[in-house]
Amino acid sequence: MGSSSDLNQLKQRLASARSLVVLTGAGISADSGVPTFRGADGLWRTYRAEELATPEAFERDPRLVWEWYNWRREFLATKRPNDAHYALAEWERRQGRFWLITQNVDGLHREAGSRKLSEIHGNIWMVRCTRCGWVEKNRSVPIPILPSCARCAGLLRPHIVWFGEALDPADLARCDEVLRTCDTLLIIGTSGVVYPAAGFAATAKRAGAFVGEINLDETPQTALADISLRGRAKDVVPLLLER
Ligand code: BJW
Ligand code: ZN
Repeated sequence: MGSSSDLNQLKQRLASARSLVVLTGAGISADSGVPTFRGADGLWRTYRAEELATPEAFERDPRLVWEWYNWRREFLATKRPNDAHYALAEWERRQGRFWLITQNVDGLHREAGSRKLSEIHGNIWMVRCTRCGWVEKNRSVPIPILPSCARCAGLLRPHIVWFGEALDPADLARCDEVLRTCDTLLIIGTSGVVYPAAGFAATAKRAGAFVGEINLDETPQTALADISLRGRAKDVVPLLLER
């Protein structure tokens, strides 16, 4: 896990942060048993998800896409937040200015207690009507296929941002604001290849922030980071928060 001096330096840096932003990806949930997208046994490898997580796929075959989401919902319903999720939730309570940006759709940050949170790729436990736009929570496992809207009987879809779809403009504006005004950005467990999140480190860096990274491997953001630690999120994140 990098050197212990890097760990201590990052810890000190975080302890003195006045405005902290944390960006997380699939790696933080890997420690809860949720497969990542692009790892060796990543979700994409087996399920060609890059072909399922698109608006075109849903238009072509909504049944197939819903079956895939039902399979994932069934699996995720058995997963719990890990020490890294809980440590971030505690951080939010301890730190004055704090914002958590996650690309994860699994809802584990919220379950761990995080509230100062943007789920920029949506949430697998929310559905949205393709006709009237109504969004609601739905924890049914499995969802009856095809699900329809209680208000207008339109077809429901997962409330998730698929490839080629725009992120919620309000979320994006919030992210931009916190990234341009933070003094510290901590990036945890993301491969850093999916935009716009892949550009967040550069935004914070341009605004003068200190950037720390925690990942099992190097990423395209490693070169830009002031400190990058190799390690598991569930081991490293709680250590960083220890007093
Ligand atoms: C550990 C660990 C442990 C493991 N501890 N670490 C600019 C340039 C090029 C392309 C584009 C661009 N702008 C837009 C694009 C296109 C596209 C894109 O970025 N493509 C790239 C792949 C090139 N982006 C989009 O389409 C986005 N939309 C958009 O930009 O719209 C523009 C627009 C504007 C106006 C009108 C219309 C459009 C939307 C992107 C949405 C992505 N959604 C997904 C799918 C969700 C589906 C679902 O889950 O059901 O979200 S993609 C998928 O990747 C998922 C993830 O959130 C996202 C990021 O993945 P993440 O979290 O990084 O996971 P992995 O697996 O990649 O990495 C895990 C990491 O953890 C690894 O590094 C491991 O080493 C590490 N790790 N275990 C610590 N224990
Ligand atoms: Zn509707």
